[in-house]
Amino acid sequence: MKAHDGMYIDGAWRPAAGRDVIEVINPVDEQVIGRVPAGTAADVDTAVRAARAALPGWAATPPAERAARLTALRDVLDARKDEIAETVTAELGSPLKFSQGVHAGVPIAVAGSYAELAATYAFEEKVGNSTVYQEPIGVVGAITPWNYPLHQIVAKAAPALAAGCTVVLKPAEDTPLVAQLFAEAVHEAGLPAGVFNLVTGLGPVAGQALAEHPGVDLVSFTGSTAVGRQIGAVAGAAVKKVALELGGKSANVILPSADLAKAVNVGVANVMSNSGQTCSAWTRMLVHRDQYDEAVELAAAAAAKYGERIGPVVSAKQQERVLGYVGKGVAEGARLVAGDTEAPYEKGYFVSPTVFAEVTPEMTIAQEEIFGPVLSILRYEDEDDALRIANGTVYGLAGAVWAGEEAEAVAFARRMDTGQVDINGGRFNPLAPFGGYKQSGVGRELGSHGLSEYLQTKSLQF
Ligand code: TXE
Repeated sequence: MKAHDGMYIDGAWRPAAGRDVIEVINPVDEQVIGRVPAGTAADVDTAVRAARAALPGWAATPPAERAARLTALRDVLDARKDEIAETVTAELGSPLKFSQGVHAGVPIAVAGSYAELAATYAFEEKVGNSTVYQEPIGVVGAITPWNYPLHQIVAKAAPALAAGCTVVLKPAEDTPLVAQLFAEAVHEAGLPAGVFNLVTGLGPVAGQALAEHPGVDLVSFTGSTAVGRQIGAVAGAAVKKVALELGGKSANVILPSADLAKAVNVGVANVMSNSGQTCSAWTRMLVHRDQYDEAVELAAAAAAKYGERIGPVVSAKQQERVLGYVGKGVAEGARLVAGDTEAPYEKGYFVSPTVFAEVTPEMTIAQEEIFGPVLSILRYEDEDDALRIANGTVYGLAGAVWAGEEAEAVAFARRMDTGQVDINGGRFNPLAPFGGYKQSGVGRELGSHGLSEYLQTKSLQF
């Protein structure tokens, strides 16, 4: 795989300050497929200075011109979508078809949506005798995870650039190659030097230096709740804005009036998709006691059909973590109806599609984010019980409700403490705000809500 041995800073690939490198590993065969520089605080500082220097010019660029650059960026990503898919497949291990449709397709759609929003958003508004301006917040430090590597980058960089902010990105160490490809696309799209900068590196080194840098006005982070908490504390001490998109333990609530087979099959597919490495995955399936046994049977059969098609998880560390949770589920008395506590193959970071029945709400596997292809099926007595279970974790990122009538599902969804709910399956909407209640995060991504995170408000009175 093609890999740059420098950082993309101030419009060019420049040598890193230090000599350390990160090896990128293909999770299917465990082979090293590339090496990228491991950035240090010195690289972060150079990148933040470049972003600061570029800020006044980009902030003053008319929104229509920013929109034109974002359209060009969308078009470059679209022209290079096969390369994006191959790169993500190589470093994340996801099946190529999924990489084409989701890992390449979704960020192209999101980039397109921000090209449009940059042109149409009300950056200036009359309110009574005032004019209210939405101005860019400044230099954005973006720290992203590996699970949807390009989407996570575009979901931060596109609204930031649309808003008139400049960006320094520190992508996940497991998937830096598609981040380098994105920097190439930014360059090809003709964005001015310094508007977007890339520093590859490790979280506790480059990531932390970026989060702590006084020249960064807003830190936008997606990743684990533990690191999110640290970043929130650093930002709080500096009175700096943060956007945090953290973990989830979303409930898939199947009400008795629903089409049970459809709800179970779509529910299993949702959890197995991307090998379960989705923060919004419906990892807890809630089924009425009268339909419980049938649902378990359907789910076990559905999971067994997936096999290797779901691909591995990203790393040895994640494989160990996920299998550790499967072991814990068994130890705490849940019943394994699909999957195994052991890895299915000697090579590659695979985890079998796993389904647990007889899961009770207080079990570890019903409370903690596993981030692997592991579904827990819980039994509820009545609707109030279902709601208590659904709302009974520290998280509140997403969820699903199934019912015979949409109105019934909507009424239930309105009582859930969660940021996004799919009704009878739902369909991805790149304009719909995405983000968490409770410990799932602070702020929203996507659409105009995502754009407003990167703006600050000024009003002039007349
Ligand atoms: O996350 P980290 P990891 C959850 C999921 C997963 C677990 C661990 O449950 O099993 O987190 O994954 C950077 N200062 N999610 O270890 O460490 C890091 O380099 C600044 C949910 O991969 O949080 C990477 O770029 N930055 C999630 C990013 O943070 C630091 C997606 C995420 O890595 C840092 C991923 C530090 N001290 C994991 N330490 C979601 N919400 O979608 C690390 N980083």
